Amino acid sequence: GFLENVITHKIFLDGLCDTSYLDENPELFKIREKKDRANKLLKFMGHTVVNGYPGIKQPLRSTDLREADIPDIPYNAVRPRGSRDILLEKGPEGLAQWALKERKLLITDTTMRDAHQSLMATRFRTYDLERIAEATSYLGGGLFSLEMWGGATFDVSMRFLKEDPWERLDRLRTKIPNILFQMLLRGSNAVGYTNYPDNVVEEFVAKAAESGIDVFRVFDSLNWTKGMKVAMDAVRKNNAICEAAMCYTGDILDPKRDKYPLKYYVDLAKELESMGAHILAIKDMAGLLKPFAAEKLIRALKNEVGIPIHLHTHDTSSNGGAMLMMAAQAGVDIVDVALSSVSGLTAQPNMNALLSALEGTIWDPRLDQQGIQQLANYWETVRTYYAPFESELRSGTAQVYHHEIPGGQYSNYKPQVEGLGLGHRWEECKEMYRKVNDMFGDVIKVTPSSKIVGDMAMFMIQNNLEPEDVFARGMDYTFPQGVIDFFKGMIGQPVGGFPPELQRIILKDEKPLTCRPGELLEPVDFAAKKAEVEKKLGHPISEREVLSAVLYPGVFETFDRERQEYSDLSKVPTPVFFYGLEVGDETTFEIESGKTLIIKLNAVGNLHPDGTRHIYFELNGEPRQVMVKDLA
Ligand code: 3PY
Ligand code: ZN
Repeated sequence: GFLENVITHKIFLDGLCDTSYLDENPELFKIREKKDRANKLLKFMGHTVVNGYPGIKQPLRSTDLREADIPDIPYNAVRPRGSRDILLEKGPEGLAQWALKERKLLITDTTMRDAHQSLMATRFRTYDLERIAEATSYLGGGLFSLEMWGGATFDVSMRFLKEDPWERLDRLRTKIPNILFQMLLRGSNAVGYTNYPDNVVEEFVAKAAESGIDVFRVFDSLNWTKGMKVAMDAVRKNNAICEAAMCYTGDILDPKRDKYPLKYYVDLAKELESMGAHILAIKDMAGLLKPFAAEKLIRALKNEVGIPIHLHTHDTSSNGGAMLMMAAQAGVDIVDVALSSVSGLTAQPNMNALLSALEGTIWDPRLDQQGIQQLANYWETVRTYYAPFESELRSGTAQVYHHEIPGGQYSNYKPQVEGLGLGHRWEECKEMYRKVNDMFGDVIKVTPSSKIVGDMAMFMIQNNLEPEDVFARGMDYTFPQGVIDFFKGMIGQPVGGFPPELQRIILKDEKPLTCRPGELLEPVDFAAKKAEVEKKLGHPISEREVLSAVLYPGVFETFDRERQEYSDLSKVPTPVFFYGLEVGDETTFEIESGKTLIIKLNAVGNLHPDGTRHIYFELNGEPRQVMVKDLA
C-alpha cells in the first residue's frame, strides 16, 4: 500500500525532511495498487446494493437518472478575467474599493454551498460540483464570487458523503482560477457546532486561505463580536478578504419587536467595520428581512459605513426577489442568489430571474444570461439525483416570519423531527421553536444557536412541556447538553444577556461563564495531535487532515477508515453512489484520467449463515465477486 511509498522513500527514510515534506509531496501517499482500488469500489457498490445508502428510505434506480449535460463551449479559449484576478492584482482593500465603486449589482452564486445546504441537507457531492466547475469558470466569469465551502459542507462531506472537504476545495480551485471563492465561517465555531480553541480557528483559517478560499464570511451565532475577533484577525493576517457578517433577526419595521431595531444593526455594522472588515455582510439566515425593511436598512448602512455591503437572504417566504430589488435600489453592492434550478424556498432567491429583472437598469449585473441558463440546466438534472434529501416544502411560506427557522436549518430540522417519530407533530415543532426563542429572550438563531433552540423545542415536545412547565418544574429535568452549554456561555453571550431565571433552572448549581470560551480552552498541540491520530489510524496524515481530526474527531476517523476500505468514493457517479445498481444494470466511470471502469451487476448471492452475501460483478468484462455483510 501507500506505506511502502512513504517508507521506501529515500529522502524521507534518511530523515532529510520534516513531515511538511509529506504535505508538499502528496504523491507519496498515492495508493499503488490500482487493481485493489477497483475491488474496494466494488465492495462499496456491493454494500450499497445489499444495504442501501444510510438514510435513504426510497432509493431511486440509478439507470433511470439521466447524465447531466456539460455545456458545449470552447474550453481552450482564454478564460474571462474575473473577480479573483482583481484580488490578485489589487489585494483585499483594493478589491473592496473596486466593489464599492462598481455601479452594477455584483452577484454571488451560492449554488455550491448554501443552496444545497438549504434544500437538500448539504448533500451535493464533489463529483457533480467538479463536472460543472470548468464551465462555471467560463460562463460565470462575471460573478463576484462562488460560495462553495464552509457552513455544513465540511462536516457533511466527511460524515455522509465519505469524501474529503479539502480535496473538494483543491479540485474546484484548479478548475476555477478566475472567480473568488467564498466560504462561511462560524466565528469561533469555525465549521463546527462548538467553540474551538483560538489556535484551531487561526490554523483553520490559515489552511483554508492557503488552499484557495479568498472571501471568509465570518459571523457569530449570537452577533457577539468578541466571538468574531480571532477569526477576523486570522483572515486579515492571511491576506484574504474579511467579510464580517451581522445576522438579521426580528423586524426593524415592527415597533413592538424592539430588541433589534435599526440602530442595533447600524451600531453593529460600525463596530465590525472598525474591527477590520473589508466587506460588511447582512446575513438574513431565515429570510426575515422584508422588502421595505431592506430598503430602510441598506440606506441607513450606506450612510454610516464606508465598506461594500453584501446581502445574504433565504427565499422561504417568497419575498426574496422583491426584497433584493428594494435593496438594489437602496444601493446594496453585492447580493447572494442561486442558479434558478436550485433556488427559492429555503435557499437563495433565483439568480436568473434577478438578472432578467435588472436587465437594462443601472444595476444590471451584465452577466452572460444564456451561459448562466446553461449552468442552471446542468443543476436541474443533477438535482434529480438528490430527490430523497429534498425537504417537502412545496411553496414559499409567510409562516417563516413567525417561526423564524433559518433556511439552512429547515431542511435538517424536519428529518430530525421525523427521526424522533414526531413527524405528525411538525406544526407543533415549528410553533415550539418560536416559543423557545421567546423563552430564551428572543435570540439570534443561526448555527449553532439555532440548533440549540431546535433541540430544546424537540425536547419540550417529547416531554410534553410548555414554557410555563419549564419554569414550574424545570428543576426536575436534565436538559439536552447543548442547551446546558449554551446557558453556561459556551458559545458566547446573547444580546441583553441570558434570562436569569431560566438560566438558573437549566444550569442548576453550575456557574455560567461571562468571558470568551476560547480564552479558557487549551490550545491544541498540532504536532502531538498528528502523532496521536497517525498512531490510531496506522498511517501518516497531512496537516489539513489533522485539522479535520481536531474539528470532527470521530467523524474524521470513521471517514478515514471508510476511505481505507472503499478508496476514494468521490469518483463514483452520484446515482451509483447513492442507489447502487440493480441486477443486469451497468455503469461506466473514470477513476482517473484514462482509467475507466465498466461495471455490471450480474447477481446477488444467497444469504450465508454468517450474514454475508457474495455479489457478482463484471469489471471491464472480467467476472469479479465481493463479499459484503447484509445488515438486514
Ligand atoms: C451555517 O452556519 O451553516 C449556515 O448556513 C448558517 O446560516
Ligand atoms: Zn444562508
